[in-house]
Amino acid sequence: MSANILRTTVAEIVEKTPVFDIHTHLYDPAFGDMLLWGIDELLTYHYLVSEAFRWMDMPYEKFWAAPKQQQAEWIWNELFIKHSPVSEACRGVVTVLNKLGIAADRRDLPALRRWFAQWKPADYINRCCELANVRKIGMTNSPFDDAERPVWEKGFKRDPRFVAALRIDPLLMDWPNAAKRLHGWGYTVSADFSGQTFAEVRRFLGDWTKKIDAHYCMVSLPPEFAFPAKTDAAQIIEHAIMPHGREHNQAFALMIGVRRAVNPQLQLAGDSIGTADVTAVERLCAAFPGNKFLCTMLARENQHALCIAARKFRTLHVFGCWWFMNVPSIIEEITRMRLELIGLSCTPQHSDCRVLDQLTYKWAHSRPIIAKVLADKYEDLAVGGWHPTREEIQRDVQHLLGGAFEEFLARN
Ligand code: FIX
Ligand code: ZN
Repeated sequence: MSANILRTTVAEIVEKTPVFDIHTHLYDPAFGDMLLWGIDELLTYHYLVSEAFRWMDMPYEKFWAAPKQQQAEWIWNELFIKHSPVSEACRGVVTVLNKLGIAADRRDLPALRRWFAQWKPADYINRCCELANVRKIGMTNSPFDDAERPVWEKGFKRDPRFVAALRIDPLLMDWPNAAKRLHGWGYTVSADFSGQTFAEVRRFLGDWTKKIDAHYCMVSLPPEFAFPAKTDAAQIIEHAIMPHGREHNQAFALMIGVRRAVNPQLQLAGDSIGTADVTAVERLCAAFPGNKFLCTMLARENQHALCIAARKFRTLHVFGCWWFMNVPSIIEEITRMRLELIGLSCTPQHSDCRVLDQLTYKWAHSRPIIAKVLADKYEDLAVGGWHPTREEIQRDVQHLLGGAFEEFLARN
């Protein structure tokens, strides 16, 4: 294969390989309105809210009190009409429209709304999955979410494309209140961890794992996360989540580095970042060799050490370019570094979509970067006389787009 043919082959295979998007905030269609889609949701994505407020001088309260269509219109005017939409999140909206075959540069928001209004949700889900070439969508499912819990409790016929992940942030980050809620749901827990508390937390995790068929258990954590430590979080991890994980062969996903509500007036858009301590992850892996861990970190400064931790522990699977890392320049840098340090034993990207339509842009933007980095690596190998076959490239790409993750989850 010549260098040019190699590049086009890799690009084509990366385009055509269906992806398992391992972490999103999308919902099975049975959740109805909780599965967000359409132009107003795209424009009010929290990434765009924080960008729009850099230009808008209206009081935050006025923005939040307005109906969603009005909010979308303000954001559209600031980020698409008064300025060119060059940021990654703005470009995302343009890519979505382009993928859907809409002439975005007519700059006509009412016409866009009319176009979206023609769709039935079920058809639109199929269209987005097809355009993004996504085979499975990892959800984020919290028993502590009052809108979500009753849907699970009532039961529904699952859409096999949407797989569940058990999200437990309140359990680790706000134990006193979580304990009250567990108590209310019939689990005999005490805020001071006395009596049957850990066994009952395990029963709670086991019940929900079964109820939602959770592929993994997950939490997002602040940069201060430490292990071992005399914190509620560290104790619950040690005495409940780890034994639960071993019992169910369930991986524990740690998303580390978020500082919540740095500017609370921005609501969901007000979270920020901090450099975390990767030794906490290494110590967890060392203390619990019978458990599996998935990990992504928010700070660019942590990415290298996290890769080194993965070299030390085969029970650690690194994934995604999360949130503020999900911009082309940084995706390329991180993906290149990961391939150089841990080869194909990682999942370079997840979308973190909150709006269904975003699947199309997030994967359209990431796929060429993954292809470019992979082709560069094959080219380096060719210098040494090693030429991958088409089948080998297909195998490698399948690993990167969800296969390695599935193998990791299935491992005992
Ligand atoms: O904690 C998370 O799962 C984060 O991804 C979200 O909280 C965040 O708001 C987000 O949407 C990032 O992409
Ligand atoms: Zn997320």
